[in-house]
This record gives sequence, C-alpha cells and structure tokens, in this order.
Amino acid sequence: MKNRQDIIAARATPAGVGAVAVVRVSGPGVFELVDRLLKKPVSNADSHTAHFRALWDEDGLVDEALLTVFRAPHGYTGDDTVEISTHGSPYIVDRLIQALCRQGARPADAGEFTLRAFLNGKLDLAQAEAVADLISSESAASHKAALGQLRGGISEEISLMRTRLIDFAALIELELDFSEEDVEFARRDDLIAQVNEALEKIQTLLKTFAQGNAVKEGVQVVFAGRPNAGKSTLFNLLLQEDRAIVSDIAGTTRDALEDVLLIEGMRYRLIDTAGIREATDTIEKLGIERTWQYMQGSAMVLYVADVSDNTPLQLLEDLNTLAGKAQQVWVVGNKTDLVQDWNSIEWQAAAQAGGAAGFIGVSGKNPEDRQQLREYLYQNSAFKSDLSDQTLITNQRHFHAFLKAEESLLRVLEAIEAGISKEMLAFDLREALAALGEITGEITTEDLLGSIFGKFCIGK
Ligand SMILES: Nc1nc2c(ncn2[C@@H]2O[C@H](COP(=O)(O)OP(=O)(O)OP(=O)(O)O)[C@@H](O)[C@H]2O)c(=O)[nH]1
Ligand SMILES: [Mg+2]
Repeated sequence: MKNRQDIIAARATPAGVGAVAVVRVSGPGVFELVDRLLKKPVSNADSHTAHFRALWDEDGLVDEALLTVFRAPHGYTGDDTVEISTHGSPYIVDRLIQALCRQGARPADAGEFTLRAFLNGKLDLAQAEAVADLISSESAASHKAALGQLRGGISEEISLMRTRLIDFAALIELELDFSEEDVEFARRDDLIAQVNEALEKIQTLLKTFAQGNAVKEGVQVVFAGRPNAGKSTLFNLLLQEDRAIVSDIAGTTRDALEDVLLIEGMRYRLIDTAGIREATDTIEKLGIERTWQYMQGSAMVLYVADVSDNTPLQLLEDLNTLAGKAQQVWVVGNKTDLVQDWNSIEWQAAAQAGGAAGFIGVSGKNPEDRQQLREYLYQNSAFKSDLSDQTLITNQRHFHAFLKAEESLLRVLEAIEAGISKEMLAFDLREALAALGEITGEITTEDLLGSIFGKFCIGK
C-alpha cells in the first residue's frame, strides 16, 4: 500500500469536456501545497468554505477556479482536502494536476481517496464498497440498495451480532485460562440463544442475496425458441426499438444480442438468441450453442412459440428437450393475430405439462401487447423491485463471508450439544467473528483492500 502521508491528486469528474471539472487534492500539508499555485492563500480558510481564486503555474495563469476547503477530520477522506472546480477543459485539468505534482503531490490510485476514508475510519469496508455500487447504479432498485448499505444497513446488523458474540468469546477464553477448575463463566443456554439469534439473522440475509444480486446486476432474461417464432420481434417490442434484425428467413439471429430494460425501477438484461434447430452451417451451430449456454445461465427463459405454425404438442416436445437445461421457463405464444381460433386452453395445458411456469398469448405485431409482456415479465420474475427497507446482500464477498460465519456458528452449536472441548468452541466462535469482521473491515488484509479499492475509478 502506498504512503498514507502523500498528497494525492486526481480528476474527480469524468474525462472529457464539460462545463466544470473537479480536481481533488488530499493529504497532510495540502493547503500549503495548493497555496503555492495561488496569489491569495487558502491555508487560513475554515473547513467547508469555498473560495474563488486564480490558479498559476510557472508558465502563467492556468484558470480561475472555485476551491472548496475541507479540514481533517471532516470531508470525504478525513484528511485535509481541497476540491478545485475549474472550467471543464481536459487541457486545464492536466495542466493543473501536473502543476500540483511538481509541487509535491502525486497522482492518486484508483479508489485511493475512498481507501483513505476507510483507513481514517470515515467508512467501514461494506460502506466503501457501497460507494462503488452507488456510482455504478443504473436503476432505482440498485441505487436504493447501495444507498442503504452506504448508510450502514449491513454494518449495523453485523456490529450488533459481533458485540454479543464477542462477550461470549471472551468468557469462554476466560474459562480456558481456568481450565483445570472446570468452571463455566459463559452460560451455555444464553450462548445457544445468542448463536441461534445470530444464525437466524445471517440466514435471512443469505436468502436476500439472490434478490440483491438481481437488483445489482439485473435479472437475466433470455428469449429462446424455434427459428422464426418471433423472438427478435418481441425483444424489439419490449425495447421499443429496432434493435435486432427481424426477417421471415428462419435463422436470422445468429449471435446473441443483449440490452437493458427497466421496469418499475428494476433492471432486466434481455438477451435475444439464435433459434433452436438442426443448424445448417457452422456459424449457426455456434449461435445455437450459445443459446443453450445463455438458457442455462439465466434466471428466466421466455420460450417463444409460434401459435400459427406450431401445435401445442410441438410445444410440449420442445419443452421436454429444455428440461434440466433452463432454470425457469415461461412460454410466450406469439403471432396470435394470424389465427382466429387458437385454443389457448390447450396451449396453456401443453406449457404446464412441459414444466413451464406460465403461458401468455401475444402478438408481436400489436404494440398494445407490449404492456402485457412487461407485466408478464415483472410479475413472474421472482425478483420484483421490492423497494422496502429490508437490507439486501448485493455483494459476492459479503455473501461468502456470511456463509463462512454461518458454518462456524453451526459448529459452535454442535460443539455445545456434543460437549466437545472448550478449545474447539472458542476456535469456532473466533472464526465466526472473523468472518463477520471481514465484511465491515474490522479484519482485513492488504490483498483484500487492494482488490476492493482497485475496482474503483480514479478520483474516488
Ligand atoms: N403476423 C405476425 N408476424 C410476426 C409476429 N412476430 C413475428 N412475426 C414475423 O415472423 C418473422 C420472424 O420473426 P423474427 O422476430 O425474426 O423471428 P425470430 O424468432 O427472431 O427468428 P430467428 O432469429 O430466425 O430465430 C418475421 O417476418 C416477423 O415479421 C406476430 O406476432 N405476428
Ligand atoms: Mg431473431
């Protein structure tokens, strides 16, 4: 890890031209360093004040800018910081950062400002990760989940669990010190109750991961079916644009196409695929292999069947070939406009017999069916944008740490019941505490910090 005493500088706004660009400079001694680019100092300014100043380097005037001063321990990083808002020209920003570096600053690494905030105790690790999620959130639901985590949702729950378990761990360690006397400081009943309570909390949180992950990454929905069934037509209808090529030639879609659809603040990643049949050439064959892969990896498969060209029996046969290769299949009977007397009951029955979770009949040529299709998707994706205040686990790392904690706590219970040695009990309790502590960063390693903060953008 690089020196925490360095003064670091980076552009905090996106690269390119804009009305305003912000350069952030932070570290002990930053005010004196910035003063050297000014005729009128800011080093005597109060925290949280803004100052209009001309910026100078060796070659002359760089820009006129607004400097915001944050004094330790306030501000984002908890170190002395100046945020310089210049005119939004990449040239000005580069020249300013170079001037700052000549005065003794160095370019900040990705996530280094947030890393410092963490090291200064302004944020715990789960909150720091929430910052990255917040920046990249693209839907109301993921924004809400990230914001909840940033405000300490998960951290609070964990610290409560930890404090209680730490007390017990301490008592058990004490018992170990008096091991010859066979005393029990920690009442086993109370310990069991505490562990059970913690387990319940952890298991509830673990269950939210599927939803949390869907909220963060989006629900993957794949369109599959025979060639010409109208997959691309329905894909375009939902997206309201001519995203995929539609034609009456079977085998039009070769490669999978992906796009994002937002419904009620929830993100869906729609994937249009190549129609399934005996491939006629190598490229089509590769496309169809991809269709199978996507089906396996998707939370939902929308299986499109052409009700004007196929029979319910054919649908049943198709669905049987999907068995075990797709998680949840929802059938869409398409081209209802072409047949007057299609028997929806029979189609529904075939879908059900084939193990599909639902059936809907639509026409891809009828714009009004778009709403119906959206509803179908939204109601049936197990992950509705439940914008309630439930804390969600949205992060793989947290999920695995909770799993570890769960395992250790289950072993604690077993150990008590089986009357296994106190050493083992103490060990498992410590393991559980460590796993929980990893989430908030009470227990960290440099590798872990490197991998978390390396994913941030520079300037954050
Ligand atoms: N009348 C009618 N025609 C439709 C409907 N949906 C699709 N079509 C037509 O059916 C043909 C095939 O549609 P596509 O959307 O390309 O079908 P696909 O399933 O993507 O086909 P592949 O990419 O070849 O697997 C096109 O000529 C569409 O215009 C519908 O609901 N009604
Ligand atoms: Mg297609």
